Amino acid sequence: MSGAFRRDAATAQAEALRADALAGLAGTPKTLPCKWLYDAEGCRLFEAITRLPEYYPTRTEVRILEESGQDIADAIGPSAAVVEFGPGTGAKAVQLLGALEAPAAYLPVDIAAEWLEEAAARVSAAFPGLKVRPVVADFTLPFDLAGRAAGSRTHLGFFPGSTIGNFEPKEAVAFLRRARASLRPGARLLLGADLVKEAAILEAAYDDPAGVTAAFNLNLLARLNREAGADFDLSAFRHEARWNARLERIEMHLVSQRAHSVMVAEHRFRFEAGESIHTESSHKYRPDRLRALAESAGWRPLKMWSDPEGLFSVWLLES
Ligand code: AVI
Repeated sequence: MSGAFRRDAATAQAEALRADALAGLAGTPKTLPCKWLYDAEGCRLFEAITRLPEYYPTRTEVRILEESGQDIADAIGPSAAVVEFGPGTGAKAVQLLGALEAPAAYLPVDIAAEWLEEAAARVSAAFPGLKVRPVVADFTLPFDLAGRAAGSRTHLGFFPGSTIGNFEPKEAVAFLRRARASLRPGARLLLGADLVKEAAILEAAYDDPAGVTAAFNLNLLARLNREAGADFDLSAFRHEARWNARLERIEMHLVSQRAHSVMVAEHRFRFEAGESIHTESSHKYRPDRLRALAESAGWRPLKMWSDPEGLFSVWLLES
């Protein structure tokens, strides 16, 4: 990617961040979109979260993929081109590709070129003969694979990690519909979804005693200070994870510890003591609800795998 292209992309990103911050902080309640949690420091902190003892989703999904790998591979069949939405480091792709029979290609899709390069390099190193074709695209919008997986019989979409839970349910349906449209007719989708469970387990997973999740959440304010002309005093906010039982989701909030005001790009925002900024929702699904969600987006659930404690689920859907 050229230096000029990177600079333009960075400018457009800074403008979008500022616009989202101004809109979200002007609302009641105050909100910020969770996608802005993932700058370089946010990605590093998220990686650290995935290794915390309290954060069960990553290791549980990895265990399901490990223990049911053969069964999953049998259900998928040979020669699939794997299209991964948001590949992260590519570690889960390496695990999946290792289980599949003769995968035809690996196509990671992400707007973040740095992630794509890292994932593509990791997969290429693990499978030197495999066709690896990164696709720079925002997978929350429609995109075109433009024959990049030519020669493969089927497309297998891969969306692990319960990232589906970070969408509002309506957005999740819209994403699943778009994914279906982007993949070849008859495609399948392997989808990771976190399950509803006891509030205490969920709250510990999103408010760990080591404070890594708190640092991840507060880093959003540091990012706004760096990139959007804000002057947040990070010590005036406290991280909070709340289980919303009605909406079956964990919410991350940043709660103001005192009445004060903050400037963002020359706009003043007033905070009452105890007022929060809602920064992320992580929806948890009961199997029936996930099934209905997939069906309303035109996918037919073929099979679900889970762990013995019923913490997490991995679904194979067919279009
Ligand atoms: C990326 N996503 C699936 C994570 C989740 O569990 O919702 C993000 C996260 N937020 C706090 N901890 C992890």
